[in-house]
Amino acid sequence: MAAASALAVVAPDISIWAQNDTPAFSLPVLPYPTDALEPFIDKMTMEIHYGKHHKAYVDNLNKAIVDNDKAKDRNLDFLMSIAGQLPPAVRNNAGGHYNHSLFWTLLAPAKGQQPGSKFMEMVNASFGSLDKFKEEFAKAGMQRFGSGWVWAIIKNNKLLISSTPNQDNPLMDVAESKGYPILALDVWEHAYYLKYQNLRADYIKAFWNVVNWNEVEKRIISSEGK
Ligand code: MN3
Repeated sequence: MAAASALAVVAPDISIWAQNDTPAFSLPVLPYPTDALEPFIDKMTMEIHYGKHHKAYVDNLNKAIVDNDKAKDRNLDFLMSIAGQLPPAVRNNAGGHYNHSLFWTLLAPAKGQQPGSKFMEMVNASFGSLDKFKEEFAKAGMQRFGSGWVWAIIKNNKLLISSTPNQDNPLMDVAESKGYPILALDVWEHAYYLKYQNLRADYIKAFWNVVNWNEVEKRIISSEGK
């Protein structure tokens, strides 16, 4: 099987595989220690979110693709593009793996980092100000009923905010609002409940302290021409 993930990979957990077989997908390295986002995102949440939830998406994706000819030996980008044709076990776990792999890179320890110039240009053009953008982003997070994600996406060189249910994302053929994601926030309860309980709004507010704005800026650059 091909090493299919375009994202950074580490030695995979081979416990579910027979000898001489290699799982297609593996858990990427977390780019910082699990306590690095304290106090905004707590260590225990990160340990469970990354080490249990994300790992389960990876393991279950590897199991789900074994008997699926459409999904076998395909990379995540391709699976996103045909999500609507995939059985729920493949679609949900492929989305879960993709979304979390991206999410970890979009977070960083709070060191007073500020949004970059390309991002601010797009924000001002589409929303008028950073405060207005944050307000709209938070609103999308609060309006997402049940589990899902909030996104800032680029579509036709324009910055938009969208949200998706479950583990769907804006790259999927089934997404209501498609585009290239440059910022993501997990609003599943497992992402915040230990620290914030039912207070999703407080979690969203805290998120702004740990956004990896350098990565957002890089994604804007890589979106050019897409
Ligand atoms: Mn999650």
